[in-house]
Amino acid sequence: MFCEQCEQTASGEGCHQWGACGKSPQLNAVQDLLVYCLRGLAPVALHACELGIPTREVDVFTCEALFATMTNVNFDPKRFTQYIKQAIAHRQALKAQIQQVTDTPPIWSALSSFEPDFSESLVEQGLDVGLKFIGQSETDIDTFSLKLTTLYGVKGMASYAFHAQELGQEDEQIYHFCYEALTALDRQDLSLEDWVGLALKVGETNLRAMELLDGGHTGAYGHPVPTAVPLNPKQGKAILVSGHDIKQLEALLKQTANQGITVYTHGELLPAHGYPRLKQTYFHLYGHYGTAWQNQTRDFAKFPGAIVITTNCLMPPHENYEEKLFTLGPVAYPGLNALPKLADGTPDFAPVIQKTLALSGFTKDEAPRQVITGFARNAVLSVADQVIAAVKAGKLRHIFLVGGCDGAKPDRNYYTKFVEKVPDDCVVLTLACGKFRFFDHELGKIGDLPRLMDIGQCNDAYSAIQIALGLANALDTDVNALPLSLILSWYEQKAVAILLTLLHLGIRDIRLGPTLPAFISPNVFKLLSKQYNLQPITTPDQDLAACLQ
Ligand code: SF4
Ligand code: SF3
Repeated sequence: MFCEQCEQTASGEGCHQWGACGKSPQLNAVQDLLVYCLRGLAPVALHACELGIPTREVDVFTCEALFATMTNVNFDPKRFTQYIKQAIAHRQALKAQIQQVTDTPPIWSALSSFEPDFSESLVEQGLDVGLKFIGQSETDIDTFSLKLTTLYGVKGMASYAFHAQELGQEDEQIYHFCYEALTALDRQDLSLEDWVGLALKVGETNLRAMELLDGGHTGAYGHPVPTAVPLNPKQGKAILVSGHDIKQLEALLKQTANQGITVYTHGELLPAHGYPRLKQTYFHLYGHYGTAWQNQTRDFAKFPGAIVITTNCLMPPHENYEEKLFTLGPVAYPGLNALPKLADGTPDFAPVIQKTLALSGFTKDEAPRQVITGFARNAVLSVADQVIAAVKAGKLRHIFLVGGCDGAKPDRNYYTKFVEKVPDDCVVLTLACGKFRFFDHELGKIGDLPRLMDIGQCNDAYSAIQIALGLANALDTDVNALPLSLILSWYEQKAVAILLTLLHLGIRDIRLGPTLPAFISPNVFKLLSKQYNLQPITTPDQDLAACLQ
């Protein structure tokens, strides 16, 4: 087994015996086989696009299948067998259509002609494919590093494109680039500079995917507004919804309306409370329960109702709560209840409602506690004048963006300590699940401006970028000259895509932790540090002092 796509990777070098996330070597082999098949599908889909053959179904499928291979999404070998079958079926169907419209169909590569033997073990075939899933260049460590960076970034980008299309937001260019990048992984003729360029193009295309998703969310639910979210449960039957998928949260809210059930968000769904149309339509969207994904075994065991996981991060479930856990979309775990679909394609939440009604629910109201979310681009830029006036008057010295993906390692306390040490005349913007390390800290205000502002989910990095660009514009400078520092935590492949977006935008001096990606070779890191001054976090005191110089 070889996997090093997330920060949790064993000894910082790659999981070889068993995934630190719980992924078995067998599952890893089947996931590699799927990626291999998707790489064979990509050039066929590209060719079909060139000939004007519609590929939308294949586009969405490719994004979903890549999403399923991300960390903490899907642990079910049966689902991967289905995805592999679908990939081959899509490829063959497109080939047949290509054959019909051209007299000179291309001679397909071995990769695009590969036929898995479904009567034999897919694990063995996945092991055979092994590192070939990424091409043949594993002897050239720097090219290999950039190929992995590209693939992992494409997975993150595909997951955002998948969410965006659920909300009716699509751009063919994203799907196109996804195929191009998957196809390029087979190339042996690209220079290191070419690979850096391709990785940055992942960042550029991911910016578009996040923009579409932002448009999908704000178009459907309005621009987020600062909103107080109760952290204290109230008496009654309850459902907990985790992951990132606000569209599916809405589908659940629709199906549970007027049933005497209260809906709580978990993890990356906290920012859903900031969307005015969601709150105004569904009064039973009440509060937030628990913190980040790595605490789910504790949070889920205690929650007295059914739990729905819409996306990452799912951990291997404990037997004391697996019965009340339901999955949907690309998420799956062997033995867990996967929700069926209604005729219109939305999940049928009837089993969730049934389970919740059979459970005790909260037996009493708890003492009130709350946090505020909803400081997305509109909310922050609407007070840009105040921010700029405070900067100019010397009342606001510096803005820190502290956020990103969270994980389980103890050295992630860095981020909590960092925020605690930020001086009183500075503001902290945050996003993604990394915020749960400090999201309920009372940092007070500078004038009317809260010192801790939650911009939203990881994909709301788009919103953070717009805030930075808006402030730079108002101050007639560029983003790198703003009194702004980015202190990012990474964990999975969405974070890889976002990092590539920030680099594509030319944003310098990013501090990244808690450890650097294992798939970034020393030379590639040297190159990125030289070009962007990308640097690893050190200690909160040292980094703070450097940022405030
Ligand atoms: Fe290891 Fe992360 Fe891969 Fe899981 S996803 S096997 S923890 S590197
Ligand atoms: Fe967290 Fe899994 Fe990435 Fe969207 S929920 S940020 S790690």
